[in-house]
Amino acid sequence: MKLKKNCHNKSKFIVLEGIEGSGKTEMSRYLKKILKKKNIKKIISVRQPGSTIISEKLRSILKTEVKNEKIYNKTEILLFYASRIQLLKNKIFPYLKKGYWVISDRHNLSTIAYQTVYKKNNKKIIKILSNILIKNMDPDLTIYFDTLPIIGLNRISTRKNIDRIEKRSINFFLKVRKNYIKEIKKISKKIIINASLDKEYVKKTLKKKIIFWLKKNEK
Ligand code: Z5A
Repeated sequence: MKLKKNCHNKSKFIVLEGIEGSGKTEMSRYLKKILKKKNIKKIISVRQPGSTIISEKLRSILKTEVKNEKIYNKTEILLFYASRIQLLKNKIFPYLKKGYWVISDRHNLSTIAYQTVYKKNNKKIIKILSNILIKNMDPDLTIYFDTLPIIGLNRISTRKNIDRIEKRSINFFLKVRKNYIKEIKKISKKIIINASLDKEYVKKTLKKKIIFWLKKNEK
């Protein structure tokens, strides 16, 4: 995040990324615990899409299958951005200005990884939209939980309600992961964790890498 004039200089924007079942939600809670122990008290966690009243409504539209009407790819992109702007304006910006650390389960990288699977051309639209709408909101740190789709999907297979996006084929998620691997290389402020491995390994690695990152960013 490039600090805007009125943004607090102690705030940080941390984004967690990965396919479903990569453990982002659980590791986001663990990350908050690590940060609190390091005396960082002002932290909020958000998820995308979601975390404001309107963004949660958009989330529900995005996740629900509607009989006899499909959500077009471009509609999907616009809804993800609509939800993102609501969240940025209502929560992320105001909290960053107050000096909070914001942990976000997903952000712009998700749109690049997911919404370009069916149409590579969407990348152009995404680039234009993100330039216009969320310029200067690059995360201070992106943590990518790299997970084999077969493992991630297996972890969530016991859930009662599998949503519209989760219903997609393993082939879809293989392509999403491929996109993540390609795109994460272009990001400099990142941590990559092999999240196909067990929880204890992921937690231990996350802790070690975050503490190293905190020390590096203390100066
Ligand atoms: N989406 C998009 O297409 N474009 C966008 O721009 C954005 C999103 C922002 C959001 O749904 C959907 O929207 C998502 C991408 C799309 N679509 N899908 N499919 P969501 O928020 O409901 O789903 P999610 O973000 O993918 O979260 P998730 O499915 O809940 O997965 P997770 O948060 O990464 O995992 P978790 O809930 O922490 O863990 C899942 C289970 O695995 C749980 O029982 C854990 O205890 C267990 N777990 C976690 N880590 C491990 C390890 N290491 N070993 C064993 N078990 C583990």
